[in-house]
Amino acid sequence: GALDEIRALRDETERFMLRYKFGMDEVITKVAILREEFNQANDYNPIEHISSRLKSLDSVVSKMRRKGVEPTFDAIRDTVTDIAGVRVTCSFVSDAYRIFELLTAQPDLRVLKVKDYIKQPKPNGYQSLHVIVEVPVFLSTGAHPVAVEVQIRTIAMDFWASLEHKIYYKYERQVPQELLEKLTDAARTAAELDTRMEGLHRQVHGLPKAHRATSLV
Ligand code: 0O2
Repeated sequence: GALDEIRALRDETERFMLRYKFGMDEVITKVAILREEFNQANDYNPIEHISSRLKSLDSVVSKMRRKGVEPTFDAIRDTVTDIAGVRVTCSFVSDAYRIFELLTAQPDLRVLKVKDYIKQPKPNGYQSLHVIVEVPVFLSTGAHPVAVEVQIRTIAMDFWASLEHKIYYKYERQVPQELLEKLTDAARTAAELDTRMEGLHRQVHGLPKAHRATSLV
């Protein structure tokens, strides 16, 4: 009857979301291993922290609606690639690229898409290096590829993005122009801080200057 149908749908939804959690766990482990290895081998660690989140079914569905697609499981799998999200916060810009290189070079990962908002920041000033990877999750039924979005950024970029995100939702995506301009300006300041901090770091460690081709708006 109807109740059985509801239960079946609930079970399918749980199964669907659980795979993303497993994919996320795999990627977290990969980053945590790199971090621990760095800790052991060097006097300095490029990773400040690792966080993760699973998108709620509600926000998956509303993202589908915004894109104008009927939210079936297959459609969600094809269009929403950030259900599983891992965020790696690094000390410096060069570390962000280093983590990106180390992660994407792993042979069991397939790189589906790269968005380099560090080299090419978004018009609002948002900076971050995004990569969508497909990681195999091994279940009793075999290997299942799962898409995971990895956002790699610096502490300054993360600081900016978390405030911007709060403001964006506070104003329900309609942020007043004046505030938008101030945010974009603050993003410029954050980028400048990144450059200065990396410069100091390199000076202390006797490293050559990093060349950073950022075209901040
Ligand atoms: P939430 O609430 O963080 O989950 P696509 O259709 O996939 O090409 P999409 O999904 O916008 O476009 O991809 P993109 O640009 O890579 O953004 C994915 C995620 O990056 C967002 O997820 C945010 O987490 C983050 N992000 C992107 N742009 C901004 C920004 O301008 N400010 C902040 N603070 N974060 C940003 P969600 O689902 O939009 O949001």
